[in-house]
Amino acid sequence: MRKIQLTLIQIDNYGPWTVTPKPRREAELQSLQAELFAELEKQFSARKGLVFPTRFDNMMAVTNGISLEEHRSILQAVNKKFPVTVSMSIGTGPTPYEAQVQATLSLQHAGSSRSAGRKGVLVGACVGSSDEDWVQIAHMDVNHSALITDSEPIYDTHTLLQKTHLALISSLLRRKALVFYTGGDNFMAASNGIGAQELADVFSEVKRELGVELKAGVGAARTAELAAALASDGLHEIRKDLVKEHIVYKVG
Ligand SMILES: Nc1nc2c(ncn2[C@@H]2O[C@H](COP(=O)(O)OP(=O)(O)OP(=O)(O)O)[C@@H](O)[C@H]2O)c(=O)[nH]1
Ligand SMILES: [Mg+2]
Repeated sequence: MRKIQLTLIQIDNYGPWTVTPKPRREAELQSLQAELFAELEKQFSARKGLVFPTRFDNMMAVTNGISLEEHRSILQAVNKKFPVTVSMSIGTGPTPYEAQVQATLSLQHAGSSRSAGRKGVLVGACVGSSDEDWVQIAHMDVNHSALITDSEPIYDTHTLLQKTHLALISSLLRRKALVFYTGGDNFMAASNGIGAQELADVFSEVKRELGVELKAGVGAARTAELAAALASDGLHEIRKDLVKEHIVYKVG
């Protein structure tokens, strides 16, 4: 069975750390979170993975093809570099939702997010055999968002994009896909198993609810790097009017 592999990356004992010995300045925490995310993105993308910042203290990476040993070397490199450590947990499943459930359960089993005793652990299991590795990523984007950016107050535009994010989350969660905001008017979904018609239905729901029109390139391949690249290529073709559809699938 084809499976997506997700890695949950969680900062160890972060809540207590942020207030020890007294509440740390927010600017320090924001810088740390951004730098930690950037380092993880560099490390995982060097091995064809893709990390989403998610909530920054908990990040989600698509890691098909990245072994337990490679995870361990990333973990060691990152944990040497920062004043906090992270733990990682790998989960797999036919859908992204199930994969993150597996990853979460393994990490929760290894100890609390607020435990000083859990430090830099690596748990969970990778996809068993490489011919089972499968990642589908949808790169979704709002049509003509620059028109809104250039005419409405920026906070109103931001709010509309966040509502769009939430509408995509709700609709895609029912289909066991996970949506991540990637900045600007862009969203990426780990969407194994979702076909073009189903995605078109999702976009219709969002349009009915918010009046926002979306388009998407969808890539499917053995690694996150290739799936995301194919997705972005598909989106580029739609933008350039090279195709008439507003959803383009590409299989690597
Ligand atoms: N993360 C990410 N952000 C992007 C990408 N392309 C554009 N953006 C961001 O999205 C914003 C809007 O860009 P566009 O989507 O090209 O603008 P638009 O007016 O919506 O144009 P169309 O989508 O072609 O209708 C840009 O300012 C960037 O911040 C991308 O591939 N990835
Ligand atoms: Mg756009």
